Amino acid sequence: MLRTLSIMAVSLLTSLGSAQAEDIQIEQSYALAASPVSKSGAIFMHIMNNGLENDLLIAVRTDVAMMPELHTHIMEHGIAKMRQIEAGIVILAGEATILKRGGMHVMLMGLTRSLLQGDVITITLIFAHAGEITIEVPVDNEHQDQMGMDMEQSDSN
Ligand SMILES: [Cu+2]
Repeated sequence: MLRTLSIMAVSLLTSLGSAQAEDIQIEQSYALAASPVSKSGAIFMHIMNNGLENDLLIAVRTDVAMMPELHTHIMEHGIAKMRQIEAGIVILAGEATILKRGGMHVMLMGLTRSLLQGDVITITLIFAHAGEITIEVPVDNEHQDQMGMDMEQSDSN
């Protein structure tokens, strides 16, 4: 019992430093563009922070866009507009930060190539604490957001 406790204390202490790359987990990522000739596209994902410290997504790097930016939507006079998040996106400890349509997203300004259904693109997310995390993102132009329906999905693996 004592031994278990001290091990727990040690692991708690060692994780008290800045967030590690392994604390950050990217799930359900997908990219899309409105058409094969679109000049811009977007990426959505869930960012899980399993660490004890908040992190900050500062920037994104990819060779498929000249200017990848972090965006959010704001309402201005009843019209939804996109705005760059220059301070970065706070990734709260112990939570999932959701980048989704109509909300925060990675904007791919100046696409260097078409995002075609089934393509896989590589992006690097740059965090203040966890550092750089490179992920592969499937292009899914036909992605359907679940409209709040909590339906059981059959295992498609
Ligand atoms: Cu945008």
